[in-house]
Amino acid sequence: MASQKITLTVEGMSCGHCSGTVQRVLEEIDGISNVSVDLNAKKASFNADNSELVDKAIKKINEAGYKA
Ligand SMILES: [Cu+2]
Repeated sequence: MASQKITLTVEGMSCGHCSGTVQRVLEEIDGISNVSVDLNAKKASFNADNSELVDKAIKKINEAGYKA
């Protein structure tokens, strides 16, 4: 299956530290690549190898204290 380009809206990021945390949490997930987090737009974009990884990404972001 080809990887899909995903963009999530992430609420609760207020500074570069927050967006850095979201970036790191996403980069730690196997099968997710090309992570970019836009603090001002409240968006996190990445490539996911399958749709289950999107659920995992949302869970990890929420566990980190932000709302995807
Ligand atoms: Cu912050």
